[in-house]
Amino acid sequence: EDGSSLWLRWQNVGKAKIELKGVQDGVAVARKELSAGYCGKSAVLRIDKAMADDDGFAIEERDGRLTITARRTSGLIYGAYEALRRQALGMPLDMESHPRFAIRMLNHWDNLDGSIERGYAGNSVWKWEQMTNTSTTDRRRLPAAQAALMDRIIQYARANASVGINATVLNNVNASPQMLSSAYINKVRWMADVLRPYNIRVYLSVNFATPMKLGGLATADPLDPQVGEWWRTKVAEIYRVIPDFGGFLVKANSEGQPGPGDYGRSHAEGANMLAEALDPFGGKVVWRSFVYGANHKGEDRVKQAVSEFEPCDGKFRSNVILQSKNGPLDFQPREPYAPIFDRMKRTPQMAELQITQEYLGHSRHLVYLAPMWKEFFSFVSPDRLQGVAGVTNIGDDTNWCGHHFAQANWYAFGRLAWNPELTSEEIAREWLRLTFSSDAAFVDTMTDVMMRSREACVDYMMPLGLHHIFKFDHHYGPEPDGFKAEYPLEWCPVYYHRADSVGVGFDRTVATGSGATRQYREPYASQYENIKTCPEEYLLWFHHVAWNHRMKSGLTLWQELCRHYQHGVDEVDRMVMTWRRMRPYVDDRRWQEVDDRLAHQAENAREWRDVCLGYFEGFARKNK
Ligand code: BDP
Repeated sequence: EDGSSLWLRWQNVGKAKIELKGVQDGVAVARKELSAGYCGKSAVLRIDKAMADDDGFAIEERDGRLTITARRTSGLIYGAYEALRRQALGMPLDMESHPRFAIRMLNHWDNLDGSIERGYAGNSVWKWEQMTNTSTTDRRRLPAAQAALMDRIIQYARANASVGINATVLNNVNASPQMLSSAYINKVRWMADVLRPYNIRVYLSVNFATPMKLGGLATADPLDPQVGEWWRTKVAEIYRVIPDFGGFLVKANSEGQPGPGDYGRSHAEGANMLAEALDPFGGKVVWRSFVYGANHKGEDRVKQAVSEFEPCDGKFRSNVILQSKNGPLDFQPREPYAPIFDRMKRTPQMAELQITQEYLGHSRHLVYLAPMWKEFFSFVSPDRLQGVAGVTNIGDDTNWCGHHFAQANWYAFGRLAWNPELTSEEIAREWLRLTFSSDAAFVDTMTDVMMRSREACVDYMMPLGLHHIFKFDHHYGPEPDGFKAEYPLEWCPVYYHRADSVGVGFDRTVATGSGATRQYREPYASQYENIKTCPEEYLLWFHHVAWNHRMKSGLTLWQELCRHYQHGVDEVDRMVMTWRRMRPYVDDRRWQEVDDRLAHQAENAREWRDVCLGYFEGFARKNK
């Protein structure tokens, strides 16, 4: 048992006969999964044009006879997986379900050389060099290495389809211009052919300067007619081989990436030029709002996305979607929601969540992320969003995610992208049962561990709203004294905690600080502005607070900080102890691998506590 089967363990017990009604093709996957996995006598897959026009489905079961009904063939695929999941969980099969978001997308930060930016589970699953025969997906006609690769990609596709993910961006947002070379487009076509039966649409990240780097033009100015022409020709080339290509994801004028700003053009002008090229084919531009340091240098970094994009609101073409990270900074274990979701009133938006644990202990820490994402949805209504993207945590490690429990985050992302009303706890329970064991003692205990794990991580990494005090570059471990003159100030921990002899925290109030609170809607703007009403979990995010400030508990800020760091460490120690008791329920290899990682986590939690408290005490003591 090496964890490679993920949560897809419904046994090969089925021998059901499958019947089709009103549908010819596009259902091979549903057929195959059901005939291998459904334990009843027969299953009918039925198209019903009267149903809502989305990927939803209805399931009915009577006397071992299953009927899955959907408007689209994609719904039959999702219905089949849902039926198999419910069967595996011993739940009644009857239900109807529709996805809350139309776009349920993974973002791979995979580079063409096989490395993965912020990847902690090995190298990229895509082995571009092995995609030598791009004209067939008949595995018997493929070279052995490519056939094996195809099997792996199919397993990836099954995992995604089983939780409803319907789109994938294959490459890093820091994109290589080579991605759009004809040689790579052919490989992408092959990938799209492999993924299509699972209803997964392929998108690519593009480098805004590709017309220069690949096309030999002298400029990438979006208003230059030759540039527009270059993109139109390139897009047509893509659609000739991938007729259902999804579109482009763009990181522009951010962290050194080229963009329309290089020519004095706005984000809207840049995005619209690409959108115009994609529009005739139904393609979309997903434009990221993660920009800082260019036009608003010196402004509090968390304010810059709104400053930059608000003037563009209403100016984007209708096939542009603005994609923003859940928080205004950068995937910290806890951030207040990003106010850009409120501020862009006339622009379609998507949320970008990070499944890979860049700032949450990589694939070494057990941190279940569903509670963090649910927290985001409690501030930003899913109704405001066209879709959600998750920066994926998978790689070519045997168990896909490095940490067995990191698989839960991939699973939970998909489940929430389909239905953000599911509770974190329900998702944890089903995942544990599908992945490990249905024994109630195990499931109850480990659900509790998972449910507490995110708060534990916040406690030992960034209690009370401290943020971005991670080690430079790799972001594993603490570096509260971090400052490098050669780096942008917004990359330096000292910029964020602002500790001094009086107190600690970033004053973002309108009254005396950066004014970031003003970007929030009421009641949050007033709540965050006032130190008395600001929730303590965001206290040091919005306020510079005196060391001897009285917290709700009656303790001083300093004492409360100490308590949180210690609590984080205690929680991890409890996780370690609990896992030791789980040995009877888990196969040896997976048990051992998780145990090893928990030991690292306990060590790292102590490092966070000791380094941070040691550092901050130097300031706090002066205050005594
Ligand atoms: C930061 C990562 C960096 C990404 C960037 C982004 O450290 O590797 O390229 O975000 O999202 O979190 O563009």
